[in-house]
Amino acid sequence: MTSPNDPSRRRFLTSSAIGGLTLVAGAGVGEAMAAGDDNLPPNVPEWMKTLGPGVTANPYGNPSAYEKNTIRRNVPWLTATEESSINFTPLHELDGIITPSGLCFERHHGGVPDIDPEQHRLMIHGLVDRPLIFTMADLMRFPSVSRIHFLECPANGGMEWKGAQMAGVQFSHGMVHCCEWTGVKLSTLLAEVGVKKSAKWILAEGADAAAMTRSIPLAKAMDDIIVCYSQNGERIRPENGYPLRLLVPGWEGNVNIKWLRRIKVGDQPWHHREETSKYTDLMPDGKARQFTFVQEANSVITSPCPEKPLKHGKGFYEIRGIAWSGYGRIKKVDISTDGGMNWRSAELQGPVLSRCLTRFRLPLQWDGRPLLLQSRAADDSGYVQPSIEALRKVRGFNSIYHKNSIHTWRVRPDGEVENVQIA
Ligand SMILES: Nc1nc2c(c(=O)[nH]1)N[C@H]1C(S)=C(S)[C@@H](COP(=O)(O)O)O[C@H]1N2
Ligand SMILES: [Mo]
Repeated sequence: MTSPNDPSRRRFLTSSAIGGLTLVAGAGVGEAMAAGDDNLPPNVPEWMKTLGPGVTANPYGNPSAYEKNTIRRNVPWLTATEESSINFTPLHELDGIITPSGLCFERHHGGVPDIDPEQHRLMIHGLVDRPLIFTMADLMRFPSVSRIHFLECPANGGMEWKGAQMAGVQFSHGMVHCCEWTGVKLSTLLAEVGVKKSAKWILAEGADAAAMTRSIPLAKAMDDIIVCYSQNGERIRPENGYPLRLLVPGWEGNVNIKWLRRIKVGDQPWHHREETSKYTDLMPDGKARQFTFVQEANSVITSPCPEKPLKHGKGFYEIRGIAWSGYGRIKKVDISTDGGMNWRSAELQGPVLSRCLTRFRLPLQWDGRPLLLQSRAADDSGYVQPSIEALRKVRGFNSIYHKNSIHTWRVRPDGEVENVQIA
C-alpha cells in the first residue's frame, strides 16, 4: 500500500480526470503486486477452491466476520450503571437511511426485560367507555400501517453544549436511528375503547424494571402514533421494545415507550417518577422548559468524520451525511467546506420522507488544504438548523437536551478529522 504522501501517488491523483474512480483501479493492481498475496489477481483466491457452508448453516444471518467493527458502542463514563445507560448507532459505517435493527442505539432506564409475548398484554383504561386488555394476537388483527421514521433521544449531542468533546460521529450524533415500523395506529385502538369527551392526555407505561411512563397529548395520539410490533420487517428487537412499543413520529425518544403494557387516558399530564422525568431544558435564567416534544431539524456529515478520515491524499471524495427533522420533510441541506462562509446545496437522495432520515451527498475535490466541514439542514416547515452561537444565545450552556446546532469537522492537511466548535 502506498502512503497518502507518496509523490507518485499524488501525481496520479491530480492527473486523473475523475480522481478516485480511476485511482481505485490503478491502486488495486499496485497493491496486489506489492502484497504478494495468493488470493489477489491473477491468482484464484482460496475461497473459490472449496464449497462454502450450505443453506442450513445459518438460519438467522449475521454480518460478515470482517465487519466486526460495525457495532454499537457506549461511553463508560456517561452513566453510573449499564442498565440505565445508552449506546450509540455507528453512523459512520452506514449507508442509505435505514438503520439495521441490530445497530439501533439503545436507551433504557432499567435494562432490557425478557418478555414472553404470549404473556404480554396491553391495557387501555382511564377516561374511556370500555376499558380493554389486548393480547399480541388481538393487536395484530387490527388494520396495520408501516412507516419509516427516525427516533432520536433529545440528549443526542448533549455532551457538547460547553464545547466539542466526543472524538467521533458515533458519539456526537449516534443517539438516532431510522427504521420501518409496523403496527396499529393508536387512534384505531382508542376508537375501540371509546375516549371520553373530557380526555386530553394519555399516559404510556413500559413493562421494564423502570416502569417508564410518559404523558403525551391526546391530539398526538389521535394523529399519528403507532403501537408497533415490527421493526424493519421483523418483530421488534428486545432492546428496542419487544414485543410492543410506541412510535411517536418526530417527537423526543423518551416518549416512545418500549415494552408497552398500559395506556391510561386522562384530562391532564401525570407527575412522573423522579428518575424518568428529567426531560426538561434548563434555560439561562434558571427556569426549565418541559414538554419540548419535537426534535428540530438536525444533520451531520458521516463521511468524512473522525472515524473516516481522508486517507487517500488529495483528489476526489464524496461528502456524505444524514439530515432529519421532527417537523416534517428535509427540504434542503447546504454544505460548507470553509466554516460557514460559502455554502453549496447537497444532493438529497429520494424518497425524502416526513420525519425520516434523509441521505445527502456532495462531491469534493480536495486540494490537501485544511477544511472546516459543516452541513445545515432546512425542513419544509421553514425551520433552519441554527449555529451553535445562535442556539447558545437562547439556551445558554447548561442544557442537556435539544442540541441540534450545525456541527463542524476540521480536516487537517494529513486528512485526519477532528471535532471542533468554531464561533
Ligand atoms: N419502557 C421504556 N421505554 C423507553 C425507555 C425506557 O427506559 N423504558 N427509554 C426511552 C428513551 S429515553 C429513549 S431515547 C428511547 C430509545 O429507544 P431505543 O432504545 O429503541 O433506541 O426509548 C424510550 N422508551
Ligand atoms: Mo432518551
